[in-house]
Amino acid sequence: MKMQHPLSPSPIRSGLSLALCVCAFTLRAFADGPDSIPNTFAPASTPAHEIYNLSLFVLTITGALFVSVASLLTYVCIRYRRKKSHPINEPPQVYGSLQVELAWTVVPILIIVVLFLTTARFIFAIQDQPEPSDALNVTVIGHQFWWEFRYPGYGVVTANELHIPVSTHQRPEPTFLRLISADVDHSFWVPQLAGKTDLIPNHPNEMWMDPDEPGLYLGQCAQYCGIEHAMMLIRVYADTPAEFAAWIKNQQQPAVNDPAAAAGRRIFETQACMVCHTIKGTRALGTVGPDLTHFMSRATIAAGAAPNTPANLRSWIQNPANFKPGALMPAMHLSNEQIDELVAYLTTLR
Ligand code: HEC
Ligand SMILES: [Cu+2]
Repeated sequence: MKMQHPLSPSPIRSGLSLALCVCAFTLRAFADGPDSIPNTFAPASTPAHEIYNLSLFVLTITGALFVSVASLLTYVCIRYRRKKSHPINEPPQVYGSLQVELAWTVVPILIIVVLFLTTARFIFAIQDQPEPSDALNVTVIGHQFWWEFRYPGYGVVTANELHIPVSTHQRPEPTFLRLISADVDHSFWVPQLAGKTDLIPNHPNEMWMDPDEPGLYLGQCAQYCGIEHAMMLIRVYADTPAEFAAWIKNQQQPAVNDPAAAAGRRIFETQACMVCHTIKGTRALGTVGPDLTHFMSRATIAAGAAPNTPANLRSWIQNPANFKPGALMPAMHLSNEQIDELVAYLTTLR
């Protein structure tokens, strides 16, 4: 009886499909512009450049290994496949070979040691970077499911959208982040700017970045932190010095107090909103949710869950679960009129 060996074609097939996946992924990663998707292959800051160089080195070594193993495997599968002319052709049986066994033990160990030492060197080089005295300091606090950014040197508190200055050769201005968590573990990851760093309760971590080009860099919480982990996005704006100064100046102001929106402000200050949110210059001093003093200076609502438009804001206040089920803000069951007044008020907070 002729039997097809069940395993024979699969190494080739799975090798091929892996290679195709890698190609497709790489093409995709390069096809989109730098701003469109978080992309490790388009570094724009010193730590990210280092990680990129390291990853090329690792990819080269592992790629060479993959190609040699896969081609040897392909060769052997084809060359020594069962042939019709010799239905029974047992190959010579080899029991043990000191040279071969030494080679396939020692060579992989050497490769691993090289990969390990190179990686360790890069990690320490990034971590040991001394902080210049004029660096910008920002405290990042991870919350389920949003980011709080505090600028202790400026008295500024904001959420989800981090503004930092670009850092050029002529004018180096790195930003040093101190990372903590208000609840569970999170991880701050903006691939074009730096590697992942975890935010752990009661254990501050540090990282730094120095974007060399102005623009928007996207990131994402990279440590599963609960039901809305996937909607915990990060936007980092690298501003020119003038833009950054203007942004800071605006953030330092108390909230706009537009008399035309007084009704909405009254609702905000008398409903539970004020228990959870701060609006500087009002009675609202809560710290459970994002600071809303300059809510309209942000492009998105709820850590990138939706664009910041009046319609989305309305839907959010009516019921946060409309587009972020699991968010830790309750639906307040307000009347349509109350929600309209609140939207009218919040949209004045530039
Ligand atoms: C129990 C605390 C709590 C109450 C009460 C509360 N919020 Fe929130 N709010 C939050 C939290 C937490 C978030 C962040 C949710 C997220 O992104 O996952 C949030 C987010 C928001 C945002 C989006 C902020 C941003 O920059 O993305 C707005 C706007 C907002 N709340 C308005 C209100 C209004 C208006 C009220 C009163 C009707 C209110 N909130 C009541 C906790 C609360
Ligand atoms: Cu998270």
